[in-house]
Amino acid sequence: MNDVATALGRLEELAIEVPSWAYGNSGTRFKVFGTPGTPRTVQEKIADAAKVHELTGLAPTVALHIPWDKVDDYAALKGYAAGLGVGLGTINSNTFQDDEYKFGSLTSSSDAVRRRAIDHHFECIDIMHQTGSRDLKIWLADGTNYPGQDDMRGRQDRLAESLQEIYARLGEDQRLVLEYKFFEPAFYHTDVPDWGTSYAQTLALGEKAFVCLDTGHHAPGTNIEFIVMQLLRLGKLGSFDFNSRFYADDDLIVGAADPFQLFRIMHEVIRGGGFGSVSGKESGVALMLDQCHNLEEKIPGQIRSVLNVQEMTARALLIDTAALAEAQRTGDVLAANAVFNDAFYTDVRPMLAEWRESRGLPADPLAAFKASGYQKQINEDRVGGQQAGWGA
Ligand code: PSV
Ligand code: MN
Ligand code: MN
Repeated sequence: MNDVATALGRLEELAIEVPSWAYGNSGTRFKVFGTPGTPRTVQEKIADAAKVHELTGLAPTVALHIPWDKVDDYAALKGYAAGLGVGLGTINSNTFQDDEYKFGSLTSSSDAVRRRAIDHHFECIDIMHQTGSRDLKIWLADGTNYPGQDDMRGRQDRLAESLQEIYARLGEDQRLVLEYKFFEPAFYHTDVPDWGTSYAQTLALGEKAFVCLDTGHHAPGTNIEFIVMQLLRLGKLGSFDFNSRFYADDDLIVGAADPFQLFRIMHEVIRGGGFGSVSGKESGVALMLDQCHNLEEKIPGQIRSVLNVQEMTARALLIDTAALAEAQRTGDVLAANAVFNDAFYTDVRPMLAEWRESRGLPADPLAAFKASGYQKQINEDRVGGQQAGWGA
């Protein structure tokens, strides 16, 4: 295996962006169970996110969703976040809540609806200038439910035109990331269903446009790490939305359902030069979470999530790449597979606890959170929390 000190040294480069909406109440279409202490404002969501960073050192930025996290003064919000030790990250647009978007947004055949959707993205870009955010993330609920319901080709052409307008508005250092999802809320066809469509659309836009890979947005059995490899190879992997799925877009804690898959993904990220700083240059692949905590407490849920990413990254960094390359070169199938497994089955938790302590962080962030009294305090202070995302 790789030298542990070298591997853990690279962990310094790990930064995970947490979503503001993970701190709000969420649920299924059957029931949203409220939890005490739920944030009532975006400031409270940021305060909770800052707690995760304070205890783990892993989550320096918070992604916002507009209009869920709409405020009057974004510069002030940025200052507020900085005061708590975190920054504002990706701005997520939202064209899936308004009645006007019933038949689509950027793909709509109505000029007025398309205009509204494009203008919303302009507003998001204006916000990015104030928050200092690099990435505009676009996920579209656009699609149809029945064969023949609409002209798929026309929708794809209109999508390209709409994206072009949005892209042209980006600042010098800003990027657009286009997220794909194979189904839901549309059930017959989705306008950006797969990485190929996202790749084709972002390739046509230019070098500031990338693909966002949400790990929960694939058909069962999809080899996600292959997609990671391919997008990195093509220079078009912009970001991840990490979460776990058992069945559909479950949005469960990353690494909970299949830690081995997360390990394999992180291996390809590292292998493809997408991890941390490569030759002193930021690689550009943003590692974000896109999760909801329907049953478990939200802050510990987020702490667990970032620790899972750290753990699988550490294991992936332990892969003896020289031994792997040699086994691959000589066609030694079992030896190559054993190199992978040796790293995956290494329990890195004691090493990570030491790593944290050496940086003045709690060895056990979950225990430290429990002991901090923070949850008790917010349970008392915050009355009337809101469902994730629904209003500020
Ligand atoms: C859609 O399922 C998605 O993954 C997109 O990233 C949204 O912005 C996010 O969930 C939150 O609803
Ligand atoms: Mn997502
Ligand atoms: Mn999703």
